Amino acid sequence: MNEDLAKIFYEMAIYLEMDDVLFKPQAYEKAAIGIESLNEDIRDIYKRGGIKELEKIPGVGKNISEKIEEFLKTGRIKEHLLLKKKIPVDLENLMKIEGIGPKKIKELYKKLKIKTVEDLEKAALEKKIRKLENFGEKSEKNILESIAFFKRNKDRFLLHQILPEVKEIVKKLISLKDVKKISIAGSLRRMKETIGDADILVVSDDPEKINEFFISLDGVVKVWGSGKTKSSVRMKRGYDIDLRVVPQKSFGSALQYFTGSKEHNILTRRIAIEKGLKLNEYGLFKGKKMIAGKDEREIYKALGMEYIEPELRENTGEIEAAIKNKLPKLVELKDIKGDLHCHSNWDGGADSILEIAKKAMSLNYEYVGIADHTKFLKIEHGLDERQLILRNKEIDKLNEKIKKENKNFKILKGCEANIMGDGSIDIKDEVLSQMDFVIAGIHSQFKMSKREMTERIIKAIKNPHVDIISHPTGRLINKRDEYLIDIDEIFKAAKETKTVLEINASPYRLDLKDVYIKKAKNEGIKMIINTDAHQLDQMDLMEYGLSQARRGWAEKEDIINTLSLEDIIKFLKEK
Ligand code: DGT
Ligand code: CA
Ligand code: CA
Repeated sequence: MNEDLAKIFYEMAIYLEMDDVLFKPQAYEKAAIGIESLNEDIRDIYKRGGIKELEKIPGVGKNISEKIEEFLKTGRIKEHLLLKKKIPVDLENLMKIEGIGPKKIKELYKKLKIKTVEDLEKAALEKKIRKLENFGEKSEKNILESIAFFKRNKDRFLLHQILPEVKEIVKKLISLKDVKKISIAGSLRRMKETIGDADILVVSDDPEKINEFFISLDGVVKVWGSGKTKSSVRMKRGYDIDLRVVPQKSFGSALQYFTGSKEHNILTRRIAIEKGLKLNEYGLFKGKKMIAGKDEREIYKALGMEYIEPELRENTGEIEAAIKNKLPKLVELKDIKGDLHCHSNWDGGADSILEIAKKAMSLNYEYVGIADHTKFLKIEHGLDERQLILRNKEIDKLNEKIKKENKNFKILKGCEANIMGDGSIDIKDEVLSQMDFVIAGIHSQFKMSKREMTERIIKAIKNPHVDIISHPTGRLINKRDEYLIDIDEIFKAAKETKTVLEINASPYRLDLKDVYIKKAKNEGIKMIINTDAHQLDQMDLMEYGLSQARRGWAEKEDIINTLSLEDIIKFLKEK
């Protein structure tokens, strides 16, 4: 429900922007983000306290809460339908093409009747786009590149679009008394950044009952097949779930098999063969005798290796390491002591610094870093030098209060400054030096030559005030490739200057990504997992950054926000 409503508001924001309406588009977008990040069904919120209660949602004011009420009562929003009728295009997918925004969609529709990505591709191939007012030969070429990227990825979903819903389904299944055991499997258990379909494994004495319950769940829109041991369905959100019911004695081997990856399985099976054994989803066998199967750990043990965490199962050396007892001890959520990348309401984020601090305390953190945007980013209300100083004063006051209450917690003063085209930072050194930490990130001019972009980032890395580089490669999963950069040179500069590279936990970014994390770790570069939260609920996204770090073999020592308050302050002072 929340998801449907958020989608409508996103669409309304886009339609309103097409028509050059001021402020309203941002308002709808903020509301959409607020609703999307709720941990509670919006129907329950409404039931609890009506419009007044809805207005407490971040980004939702009086006008929008009335729209929500309209939607909850009638299943639609009239204004949305009217807007949609005017320009009936496939907004969701067109917006996924880089370089295509609301204004351009409108122009493409009005001039060339383009409604879908396919129409767009056809027009670009026919060289019709370059003739339009706001496009040129270069943007036509970019559009074709982007479409190729879009097509490669369009059948895969982002992890966070699926994981919470599947966890809910698992909860519902657990509540059945016929379910003896249950686990998520497949790429979802490996916490891969994109998911083809979800896989669930169940042990039960009554498979038919389980399958029946499963295919009639809320949100199932199509049943691909349902039998005694397996059901496959399409969910409303567009992805599929495979459910398999297996016997108790095979649960471990089935879990090992269906967790994958396929490449990992091929190798584990080969190792079994080398030992004169046979491994399949039913168990590990010596001749006819089953020697392991009930428990996944038993399987790895019987194969002569350490237990391998699901995030590592990609056949990138984990099996060789497990045989030699050399697997990393992966960083865990409980190791995380703080989050250094939170935007407050000073830069247009949703929440006050105090609320952010309280949320951080509720997560058992020892510190939280406020990293508001700086002045170059006008649309994000970036802070200038004067505002940063004022904001720092507020933080000092809050810290004094916290100290009086004898809490081992501190708010750290930071900013997420902009790396300009020439690699300089948009805030004066004098003010940067008053910060506990400085994050620098690229938020403009994404398309540069490899040489230029690499030098730009290295210049920022070498800036003595810069402690952390945010989302270092700039990729947006399924949407935008990383910048053209020489990653080796960037890593070299980071290592020399002890600059920390961020693992941005936003499920849209996960940047650095797993293979780079592994590479950075091997080169002795320190990293930090940050949520980049613009509202409180997003501080819970740490889990996504954490699993990406684990997929990159990261250990506690590699990640600086596992340091205690005292140690991280020391660390940040040293650069
Ligand atoms: P996905 O769904 O594309 O995100 O990726 P997975 O890994 O979830 O793949 P999926 O759903 O096709 O299959 C689940 C697991 O089942 C997979 O990770 C490993 C196992 N599996 C599937 N097909 C094969 C196969 O042909 N050979 C082997 N060895 N294992 C397979
Ligand atoms: Ca799967
Ligand atoms: Ca599957």
